[in-house]
Amino acid sequence: MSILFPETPEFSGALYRPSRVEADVMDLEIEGSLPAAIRGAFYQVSPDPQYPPLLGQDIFFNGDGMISAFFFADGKASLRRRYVQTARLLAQRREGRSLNGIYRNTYTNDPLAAANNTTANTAVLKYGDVLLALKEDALPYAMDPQTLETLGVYDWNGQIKSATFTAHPKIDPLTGNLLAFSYEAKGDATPDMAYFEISPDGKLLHEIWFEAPYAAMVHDCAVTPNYIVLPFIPLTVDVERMKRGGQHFQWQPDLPQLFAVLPRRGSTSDVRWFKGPADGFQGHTLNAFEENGLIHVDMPVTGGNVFYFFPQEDGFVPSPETLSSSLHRWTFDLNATSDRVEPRPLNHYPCEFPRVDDRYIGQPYEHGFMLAFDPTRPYRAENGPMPFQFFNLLTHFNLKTGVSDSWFAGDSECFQEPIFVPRSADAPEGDGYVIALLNHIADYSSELVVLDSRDMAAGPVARIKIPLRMRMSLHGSWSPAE
Ligand code: V55
Ligand code: FE
Repeated sequence: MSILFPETPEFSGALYRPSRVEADVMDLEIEGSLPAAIRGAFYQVSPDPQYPPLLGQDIFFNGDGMISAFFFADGKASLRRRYVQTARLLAQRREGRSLNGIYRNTYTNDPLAAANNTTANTAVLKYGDVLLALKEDALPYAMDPQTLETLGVYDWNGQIKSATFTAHPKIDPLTGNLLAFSYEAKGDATPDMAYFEISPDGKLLHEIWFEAPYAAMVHDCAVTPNYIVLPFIPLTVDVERMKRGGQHFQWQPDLPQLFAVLPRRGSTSDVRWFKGPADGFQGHTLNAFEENGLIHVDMPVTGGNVFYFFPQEDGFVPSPETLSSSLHRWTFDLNATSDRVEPRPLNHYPCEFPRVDDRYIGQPYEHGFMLAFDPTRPYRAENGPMPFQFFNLLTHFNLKTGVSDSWFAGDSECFQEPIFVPRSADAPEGDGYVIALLNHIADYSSELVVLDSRDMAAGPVARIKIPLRMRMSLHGSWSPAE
């Protein structure tokens, strides 16, 4: 029996060929000097399918969650990688093959597949004394933050009574509370939504349940001291389509970019709805803040459907060169009588995976860190077509001055999502280090690069060599040592 992954863009090349390597590497090689002040763990997660797809092909978002932890101390770094031992992964390993069909469509699963369909593959965050591996289709899995041993599904001792939980919760820097939400909260295609506020010691402090006009992907959120804003991407869900073997999500070019705005301590009747332009894709949030009764939310916005694997009904997807995400500001006025919102551009180049200094979540702020793409920079033709989510710049964007400070790593190099690490606990906003995985496409190698946030163009102060290839990933987080 041959076990081979397909030679499709989703499973091949330096970024997307599955890795599947669990590892422990002590004292990684370092070129340059890793500042001893960087103490803690950088966690990140990559979809990394254990087996070739059941149906012969699959999308990137459907791979099993593989956690990488880079532990930093005393100018050294070590790496640990473990799969999240989801029920889904364990069932597959028992049978020695993939048991799961189309992304988030259990109707297409093998009867031997686990009941819990989640891959826990989208984001990873230490909260309280556990590491949470998150995907928006289910409750998170908890892991041991040191050993990466999987502890099991985490529902905060039965307090979270939702079928799902976002991969993008926020930690409120003022209270330390975890702010989270669920969509399709009562199961596939339900319009039910929930907001949860959880304390650091694991107590559910407040929850708000409400219904949306329709079930759609709500991938990220933005928070302020008093509000949470939920962006509904025009990708809707239809169980009948799923039963026919179709995709969980379908792009709806006629639907607006919809937003729910909730007072964090409010109730169901306080939810306000706002509508932005149609045929637009609100990506990840950078940050949000309140100003004179207004709520500003900053995020990359793209005209058209970024997710080519969730086409509209007639099968249309825009070609990648026609898509350009750039940073925009949405401003919500809760006193306005109109429910219309129009985003205002903040920059004018393609960017995504924006990150803020976590200490300024929800506060007026000045610094954003993100991946960007400069099409005028060289790209080596021998590398073949540019892969999905190719970003050739690591950028610091100053929102006050409008100045961008970027590092271009070369003609065959692609960054993965950065994190920001403050120089010290009381360093000024945005003063510290930017850490990101860097894939060298030409030779399939990977590094973790550490840049000084005050001089990105100078390139890394340290390049941490990784003796295995880091597959393309989604999200990570920084957990400072105590
Ligand atoms: C995203 C990723 C997902 C998912 C839904 O980046 C949205 C967006 C890795 O899985 O399930
Ligand atoms: Fe995301």
